[in-house]
Amino acid sequence: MWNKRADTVVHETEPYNAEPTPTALAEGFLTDEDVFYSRNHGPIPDIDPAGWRLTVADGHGMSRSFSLVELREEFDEISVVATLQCAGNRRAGLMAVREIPGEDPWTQCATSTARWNGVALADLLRSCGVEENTPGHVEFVGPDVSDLATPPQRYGSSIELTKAMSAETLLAWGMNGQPLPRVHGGPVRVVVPGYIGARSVKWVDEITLRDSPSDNWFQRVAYRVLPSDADPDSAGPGDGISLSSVALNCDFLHPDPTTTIHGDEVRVGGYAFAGDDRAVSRVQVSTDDGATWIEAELAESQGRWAWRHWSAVVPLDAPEVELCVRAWDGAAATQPASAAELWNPKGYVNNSWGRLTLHRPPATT
Ligand SMILES: Nc1nc2c(c(=O)[nH]1)N[C@H]1C(S)=C(S)[C@@H](COP(=O)(O)O)O[C@H]1N2
Ligand SMILES: [Mo]
Repeated sequence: MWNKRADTVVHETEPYNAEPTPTALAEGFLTDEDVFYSRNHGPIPDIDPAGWRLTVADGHGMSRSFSLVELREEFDEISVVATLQCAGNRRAGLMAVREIPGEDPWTQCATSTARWNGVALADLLRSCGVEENTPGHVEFVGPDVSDLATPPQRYGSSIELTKAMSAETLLAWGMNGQPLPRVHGGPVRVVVPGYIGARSVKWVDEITLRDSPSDNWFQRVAYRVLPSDADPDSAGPGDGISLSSVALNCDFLHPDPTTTIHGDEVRVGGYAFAGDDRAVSRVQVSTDDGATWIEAELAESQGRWAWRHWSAVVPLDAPEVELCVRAWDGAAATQPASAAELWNPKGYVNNSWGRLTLHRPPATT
């Protein structure tokens, strides 16, 4: 389905919500199209690239329309390597603490990395007369109508104008050198590097400059971290912490915990990611629940908007060993130990320590 590998973990088919296995996600620094996770709130539209139009308006008389050919011809093409991470990534760890009805149990694979190419949103907005450094917000709306929203509505979100005018934010028509696949927002999507995936609106066809954040349900009501005792069904617009920048996070991707490890040490590895203006500075692995830590090696950085792969060799001195991993950012902030500290009614931002239990064959005498 949707060109994904047969081993893809499909949480829902309508709307389509699927993540790769950790083993598949570990295969490349850039995530192949058939591995990349996909998160949808409604039916996936089928848009003819030749008929697609993007409207840019400010509600005060400015309104412009662009075709894909015009975007390609009128602006310089840029490319950015960026990790997308769903705010619900690792929700399964929160669900293990307490149930979260109506949400998918994403593991640590609702995140993926691609080279996106297209036009800098700043170039497009400047051509529409938008000035740098003015306060305000930029709303993106796609054509897909979601009945998960109250009332049912097209999917939308917004970001601050300053982020929209930053060099990394783009309207992408390409992913890893190929035309943007339909399931990932083709012909054109927004990519907001460093922000939760929810802000990177797919199939975008309307951009509106506003004084305040979008009134769209997915901005005003969803993607907000409510207090742990809040009732999500009665939460109203503006309740909770509205998410933008991705929280520092990391997890294991290999080895596969269902395999038996031979030998008394093993190389483990995974990803670490810090959103927006922060960077992963250190990753550490523990075999004793955080009493002591082993420094992991960080693979070379491939730009500030992409995850870092890490690996470490750790001793395995028991038949069953539970490993933990945590990252630190450039402000020396690190991750909380347990998901229980973070539990929230919609199950967002589980950035507690990653955990992996490995097994050795029973000792023979
Ligand atoms: N139009 C539209 N854009 C959308 C969504 C959607 O349902 N509709 N889902 C958002 C969410 S929550 C995420 S995490 C990312 C997922 O992008 P992907 O499917 O390309 O991985 O798209 C975002 N953009
Ligand atoms: Mo998401």
